[in-house]
Amino acid sequence: GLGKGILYPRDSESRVVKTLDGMWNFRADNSSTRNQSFVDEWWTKPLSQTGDVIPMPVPSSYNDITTDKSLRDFVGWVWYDRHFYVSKMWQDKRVMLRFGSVNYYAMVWINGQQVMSHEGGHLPFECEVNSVVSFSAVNRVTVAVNNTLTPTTIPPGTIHFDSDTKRYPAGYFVQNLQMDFFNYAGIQRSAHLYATPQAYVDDITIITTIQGTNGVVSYTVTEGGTGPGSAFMVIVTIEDRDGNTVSSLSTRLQDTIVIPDARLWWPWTMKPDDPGYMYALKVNVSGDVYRQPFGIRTVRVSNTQFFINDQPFYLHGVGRHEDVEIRGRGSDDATIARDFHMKKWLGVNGFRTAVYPFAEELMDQADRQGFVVVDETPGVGITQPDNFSPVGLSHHKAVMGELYQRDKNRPSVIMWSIANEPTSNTAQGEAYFKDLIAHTRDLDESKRPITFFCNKDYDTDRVAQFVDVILINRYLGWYSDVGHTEVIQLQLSDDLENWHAKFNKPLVVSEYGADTLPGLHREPSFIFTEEYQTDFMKEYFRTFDKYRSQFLVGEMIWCFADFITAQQLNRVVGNHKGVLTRERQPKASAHLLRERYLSLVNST
Ligand code: GCB
Repeated sequence: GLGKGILYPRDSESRVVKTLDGMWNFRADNSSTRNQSFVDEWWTKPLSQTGDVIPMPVPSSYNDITTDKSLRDFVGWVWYDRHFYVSKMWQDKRVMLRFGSVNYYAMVWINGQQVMSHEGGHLPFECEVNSVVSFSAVNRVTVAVNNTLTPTTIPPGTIHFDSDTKRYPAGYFVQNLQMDFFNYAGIQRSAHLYATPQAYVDDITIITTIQGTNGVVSYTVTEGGTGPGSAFMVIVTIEDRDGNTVSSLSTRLQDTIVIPDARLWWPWTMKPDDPGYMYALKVNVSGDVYRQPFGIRTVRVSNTQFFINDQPFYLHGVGRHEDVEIRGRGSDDATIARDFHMKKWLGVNGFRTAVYPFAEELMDQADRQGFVVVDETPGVGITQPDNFSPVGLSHHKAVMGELYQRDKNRPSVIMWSIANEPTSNTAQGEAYFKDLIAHTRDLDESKRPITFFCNKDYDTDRVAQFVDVILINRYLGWYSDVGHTEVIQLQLSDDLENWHAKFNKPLVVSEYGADTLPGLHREPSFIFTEEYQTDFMKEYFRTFDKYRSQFLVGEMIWCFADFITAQQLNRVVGNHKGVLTRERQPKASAHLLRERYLSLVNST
């Protein structure tokens, strides 16, 4: 493990979790960007005493809540605060404050004292707060959030100032981002306070293998708070989905436990009557009990195939965003639930977390409902020479480490994706990603395959040589030869054969898609109509079927649902490559995709 764990806050007989979700006070600081210092020390008193505040929901992006354009498009510091109590019953406990994700950069104070900061969105961070909270009076938590992206943030961005005052108002600037989605910001996932005993379970790493009918569970537990040299007690057992103990017990921090006649974790398409079976490793360190969910499954690849539990697996999936009306990228259980119903309805057996890690609550559902996940870092748009600096690389490695630490025990995660469409055809790109991929291999003892989403050609790319499965994003008949569906089969076949001939690795067509406005019709088909999207897809399908029995191990349409982007001339209120609308209702393409994907379920 990495030492410091970031276990999801779960209650147990020894732990209590309290939510800090709800309405916080909020105000934007119009006088600063990330690179400037604060004008006022707003953490020293309640935010409402610094000026006008508005109620702001947590979790949510702040951008689409109000009618204020300057807040929607805001770049710089915004502030949140709220009051909370810590019960006297928690006085002898270890009290933790945890955020599921804050985009992009966060500083946190309690009662005016800084307790932590964190760089990078989409991943959790936490700290102990015992020394700064009061157990007998009200407390205040203040969070300053900055969404400014620089050449070395992940994802990167730049800010361009226009200083010609005849043409632009004072202070005018634009943020340039190499990404095709809106740069939503704020406290976008849940905030929790939780209490554990002083001696506690810090981290758990679980690796599973299968021997005959046995599930073999190797684990490592890190304990904390016991102090060097002091005695602590450990009891580890395994519980099944119904909470029954199904193994012998171990009293060691690191051990291997066998589950006889184990129930394996399967994608729902491989075992429709019993998908996503999850056990829990029950860890007790001196009375602190934590149940870590896990599944028993293996993944491996050959030169032409992808195997789950040693059976060939074909990914018929979707790329998708976390994106919904009003709350933007804010995590929301209703949307999570709806999206899994729609994926099941579509016959989708897996998805990619494009282009950043998704909420833990969403990932839990992938585990439990048996969907596979290609789990991606926020490394999108690493395309400019100054994105390839040592600072950027070391931050990217740190982010990959945090992603691994958060998701390492998830059976749904069958591959790590380190980046989307980077400059992978230069010496600079080769050196950067060689290093990042080696780092990722060192992290993951379970040796999940590693990949990235490549938009370069087989003869110029210099990074695919380091990955286990080659994922290519292709927009034949859209960004090239637009309107010409008749080129798709020819060009895609040639492309796939060239990649496989050169690298002898399994391939996935990991993005293809056409913007489509629902309700727009034209026969014969014309771009942006529902007819074009379906005609286009049929050409891809024919090509996929040709290579499916050879070395093609998956297809992922871009995109699951429409999503919002920055304002651009080629985007009519966002990207419309969804087979579903942003409201998660089907276009004609959804019915076509469903017909295909359900037939693939029944043929395997
Ligand atoms: C891509 C990107 C994705 C975009 C998509 C598009 O290649 O990976 O982020 O949204 O194309 O629709 O242009």
